[in-house]
Amino acid sequence: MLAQTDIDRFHRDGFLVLRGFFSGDELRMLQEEATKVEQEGISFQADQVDAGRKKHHSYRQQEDKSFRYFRSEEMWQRHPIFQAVTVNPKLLQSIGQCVGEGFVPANDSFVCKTPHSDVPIHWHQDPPYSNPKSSETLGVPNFDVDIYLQPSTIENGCGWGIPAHHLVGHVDIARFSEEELFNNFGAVPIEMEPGDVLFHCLSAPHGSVGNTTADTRSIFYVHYMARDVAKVSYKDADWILQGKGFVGMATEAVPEMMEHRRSFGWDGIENPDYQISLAPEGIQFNGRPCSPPRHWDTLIQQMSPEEIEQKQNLAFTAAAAIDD
Ligand SMILES: O=C(O)CCC(=O)C(=O)O
Repeated sequence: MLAQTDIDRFHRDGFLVLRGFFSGDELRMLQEEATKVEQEGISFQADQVDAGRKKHHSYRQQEDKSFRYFRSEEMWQRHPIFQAVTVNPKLLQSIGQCVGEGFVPANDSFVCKTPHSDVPIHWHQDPPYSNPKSSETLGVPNFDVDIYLQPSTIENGCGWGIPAHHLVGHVDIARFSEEELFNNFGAVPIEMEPGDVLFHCLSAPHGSVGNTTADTRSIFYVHYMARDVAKVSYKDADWILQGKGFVGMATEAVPEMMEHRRSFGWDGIENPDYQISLAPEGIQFNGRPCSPPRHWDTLIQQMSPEEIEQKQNLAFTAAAAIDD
């Protein structure tokens, strides 16, 4: 269970590092099945990438014009391990402590930096905050859960984040170069080990460079969201809720995921130690410590208009380390 200090750090920074979260069979199977997806993605190279794209793999053209595989969608449909991990009760408990209300897993993906691949993920905020019209952050915490499958280091292109800028809506990062964003605004490298988990807010500016090493660096991403996040930030978009809607995810998809978890012999939310329940309103954490509902409304109100404007323009400086 997260301590109140972890929850406070998450709300303060917009990032939370959880060390050694997954281990044993769960991590090993996840790594094995993710490697198979990566190998399938890589197998479509040169003039084959259109066939790879049909299988929901993504490729980016590098400076030398060759295509590099770097991402796959629909991991839940590829192997039951991805569903089983998504409803790990300890993970759901920690998410519930940060969200403060019911939530569902809405969408998933896999990002992979293959050896010596020049596929940086340029600085950005995730949707909807990448849009300059998103001038305010919604009051309900909205974050991705990043499950690390290999070491992620500065050399192999780990993620970097600018802490404490997730509560001001769109941040005007487009007027700065990649180099300026890495060096001038308090960006912090987030180095991770296999089995570590990162919560990263969709509104937090983040980016990464290419992989200069002979290692692979890959991450399984799950976007869990509360009902109002789905409704307001994504307008109940079908693409993000797997075509099932919020209630469909809670009443159909999550029970199926739990069934997969049971089939591996692993415990689930029925274990009372985790104090979590499932209803059409989503997965809910019922214990303490927990964030109050819409906690970001309170935090946003505590900032002055000057602080908000400075953060939107990257003119605010406060020392913060994501992993203290
Ligand atoms: O894995 C990475 O380097 C970053 C991925 C990311 O930020 C994204 O897909 O939005």
